[in-house]
Amino acid sequence: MAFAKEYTTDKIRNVVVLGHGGAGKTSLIDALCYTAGSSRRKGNVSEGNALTMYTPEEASHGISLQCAPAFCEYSGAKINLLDTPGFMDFVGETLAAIRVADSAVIVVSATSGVEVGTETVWEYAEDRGLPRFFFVSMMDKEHASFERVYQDIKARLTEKVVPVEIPIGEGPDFRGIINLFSERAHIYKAGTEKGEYDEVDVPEELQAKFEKWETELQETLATTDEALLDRYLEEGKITREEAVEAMHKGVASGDIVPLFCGSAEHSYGMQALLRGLVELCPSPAEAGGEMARRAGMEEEVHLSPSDDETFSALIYKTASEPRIGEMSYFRVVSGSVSNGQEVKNGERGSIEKLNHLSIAMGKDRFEVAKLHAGDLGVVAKLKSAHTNDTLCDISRPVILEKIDFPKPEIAMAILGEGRGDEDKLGVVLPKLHEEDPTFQAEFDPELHQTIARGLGELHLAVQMERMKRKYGVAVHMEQPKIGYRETITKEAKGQGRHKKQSGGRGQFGDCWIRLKPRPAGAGYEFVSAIKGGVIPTKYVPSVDRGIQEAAARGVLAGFKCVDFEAECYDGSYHAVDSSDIAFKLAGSAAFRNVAANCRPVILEPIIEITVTTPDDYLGDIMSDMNQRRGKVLGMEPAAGRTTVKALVPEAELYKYSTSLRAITQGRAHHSRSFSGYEAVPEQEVHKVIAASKEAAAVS
Ligand SMILES: Nc1nc2c(ncn2[C@@H]2O[C@H](COP(=O)(O)OP(=O)(O)O)[C@@H](O)[C@H]2O)c(=O)[nH]1
Ligand SMILES: [Mg+2]
Repeated sequence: MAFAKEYTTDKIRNVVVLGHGGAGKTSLIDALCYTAGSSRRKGNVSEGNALTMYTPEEASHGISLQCAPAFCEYSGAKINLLDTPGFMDFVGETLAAIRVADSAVIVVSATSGVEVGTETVWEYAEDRGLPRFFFVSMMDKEHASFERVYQDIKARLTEKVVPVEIPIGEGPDFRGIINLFSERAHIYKAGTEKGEYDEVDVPEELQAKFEKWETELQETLATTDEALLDRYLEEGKITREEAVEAMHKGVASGDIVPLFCGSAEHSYGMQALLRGLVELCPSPAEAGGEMARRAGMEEEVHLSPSDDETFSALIYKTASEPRIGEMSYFRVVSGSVSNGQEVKNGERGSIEKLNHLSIAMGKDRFEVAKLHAGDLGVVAKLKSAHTNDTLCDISRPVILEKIDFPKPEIAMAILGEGRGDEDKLGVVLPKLHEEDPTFQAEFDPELHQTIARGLGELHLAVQMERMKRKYGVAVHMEQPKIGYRETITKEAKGQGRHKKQSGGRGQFGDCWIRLKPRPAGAGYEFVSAIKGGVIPTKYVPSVDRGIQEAAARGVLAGFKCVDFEAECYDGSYHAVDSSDIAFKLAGSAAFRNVAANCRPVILEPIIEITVTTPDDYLGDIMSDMNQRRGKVLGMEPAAGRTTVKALVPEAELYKYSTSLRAITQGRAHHSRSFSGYEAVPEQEVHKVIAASKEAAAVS
């Protein structure tokens, strides 16, 4: 068979496409690949056939839900393009793509400008020190404004943004681009699908505008290099070659963020962007290698992105599809790898054969003979490989830096629709976790519910849709039960007596106990203060067990009673009728009698939440927090945004992310961690008791 073309490291560009949801990322990748010729058909997001958006769940929701690779070739170089979801619920996929990219194109819509998602991905790219580009998308849309978006980026993201091209016309009048390097203009031929254009001189009427932007570009470039500045001051101009070189350096160091523009809809501006990516993005070789750990050792090694190095690759994505099986997507970090080669899983020690080594283009795969350092590949049906595992040379196993996935914090109870569904959950849920580390599920023995955790409600809903489609397991989601507990707040003492005289041998146990509160989290303790054998030693542990069994059923509302001491200090027995069981029942009775007098309270789980919001919404967030019985711990303002930390009862946090999104138009986000238990306030207690009774009646 014919293998797909091989590209050496210097001819590879790994570009992640980032932006707010709906900014035009998926459409841009489709148009780039179509224009460059790697894709034969121009796809469309709304028709559900875009290159990098192919799962049924994406089609039904109309948004990208996963990281998806595609590639195209321009002027001899292969540009790997990684599509990402813009929606925060799927940020795990976005972070995975960022981990394996060497540069990022940040797509900003010409009508919406910088949005909250733009700010978030900008920060992610910055954290990883990725060279960045801006692409102002949708220049053809009504109300598009290049200048406004440029100013917006400058004010809200970075001063380092520099346009390298400017549009001719805007909105429905958008028809061309002037390249500030080449001083040439592209006038697109309306109606051609691949964005064919005539190359002309800068139109007379746009000369003044062109000069203004060109000066800005030249001045910015001149300031990046002393020698260049001298030349600029002397001759008033930098040549195209010098400019590209300075730009390339400036992009790599993060000192310059070039801005492009266009319309994916009409494929305008695609050639210019492709050229920009090839000329200005670092190849994996330039991006430098990375540090890794020798498997099973502390020793760190540097892996250079070269074919001469031993092979290593990071699995950044795992996806299974019916009929294909599990596919592992990876980036070759160092060395090269051949089709059919045996490699080692550095993490698990297993040996894997890379049969049908391929490159991915949306849902299609093309087999390759060899992948060189820096390239992205995919292989199906590995025996035991998961996302974040390292594949490496058998002779030199290493472990690469892992993708730092966020912890799933939004919980839902999931219930099988039928008995069969319920039984399969134990098998299917771990598979979903293997594909998506930001999804977890397990049976909670205290709540008697299977609790799924994810990054948001939509994330969980999509996972359930996937489960239904791929594994045929149907479930519905419910609000998870709250893990209430009970405790006592006052000391009391009293008796528990169990006596039964029916026919033959009777039952007799009798004990006196004292219950004392213990500090939160201190747990349960049993103390025996029995003297003179009033209860025979062998029966004392039965009293303890009886108390624990009764405590597990609670005092007020059936929740486990925790954090108290039980001291057994007196009692009596019967030579014939006493037994383990009789003393256990006596212990249980004693607990019930005494605990009721210990001023019992219900405890509720308290969550510490951290909300980060633009200042405009602070007031609304605080009053909402108030209604949720939240206690604010502190506030930290930083550049137009405030981070609020608060303690909020878990019972009040159901669907909080949805309501936060509604309050702030999606501009705030929150994270949570378990803080501890606190007594349910007086006015809420009856609600909890009523709900618990209702639940008991149903089950
Ligand atoms: N008019 C116009 N619409 C566009 C353009 N690019 C994308 N769209 C539309 O904008 C919507 C969101 O685009 P999409 O590529 O899914 O954005 P993503 O969420 O960033 O991937 C879709 O309905 C696209 O058809 C463009 O250049 N011009
Ligand atoms: Mg998309």
